[in-house]
Amino acid sequence: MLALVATTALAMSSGLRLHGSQQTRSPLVNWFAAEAGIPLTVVPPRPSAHPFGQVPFLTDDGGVEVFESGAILLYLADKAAPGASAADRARYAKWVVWSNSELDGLCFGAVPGDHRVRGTSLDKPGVRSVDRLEEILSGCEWLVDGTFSVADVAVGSYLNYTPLFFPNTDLSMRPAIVAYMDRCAARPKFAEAFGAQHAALVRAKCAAWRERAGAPKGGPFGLFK
Ligand SMILES: N[C@@H](CCC(=O)N[C@@H](CS)C(=O)NCC(=O)O)C(=O)O
Repeated sequence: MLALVATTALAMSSGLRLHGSQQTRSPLVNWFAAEAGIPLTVVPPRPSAHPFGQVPFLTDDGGVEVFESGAILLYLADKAAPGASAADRARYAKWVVWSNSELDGLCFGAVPGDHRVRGTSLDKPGVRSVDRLEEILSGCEWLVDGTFSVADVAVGSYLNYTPLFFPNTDLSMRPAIVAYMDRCAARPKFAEAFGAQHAALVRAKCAAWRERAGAPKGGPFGLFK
């Protein structure tokens, strides 16, 4: 059960309302809201004013309406850090936008206009962006200044959907990505938002991939350099 379902009278009567459901990508919004301590109310996917009838879709006081999961994350990040400068925001916004524009396709193989998943590229050798992500994650625990941020919510959420959609994916040749996926799934707020089963499945897959690769179990990210 989502921890972020309305808990306060304020949240029930006004404030942030997220049109979403557990079987979609909307829990990634719940994950960030939980990490940032932002209360929001989850409401049914429809009816909503989403121009394309999709989820997630966020509304806020003052007539604010936000579609696109990445735009919603950035809106919430603004709320969590109202003093952030353009330079500060750029450090995480690029990862959030990259997740929607590139990583989504790399993880699921959907094509514009057709969101059916077709297959993942994460376990295909020689995919430049995935090779590069592996390199980047072999040198840092979290993407922005080594500190967990909305960038990790965006990137980690997409990566961690992959074993659910494609159970036969073998990431044993991507030890840094695997270690990162495991770190994300190990966060209590991840399990709250996506469900304990989702988190446990990701962690079990990560353990199996590590085992297949012969890497030390549960080692820090530096071991994979
Ligand atoms: N790029 C959009 C994709 C939204 C999307 O594809 N949502 C799916 C659920 S994960 C949906 O609403 N599917 C039903 C539909 O398209 O009618 C985002 O990141 O918000």
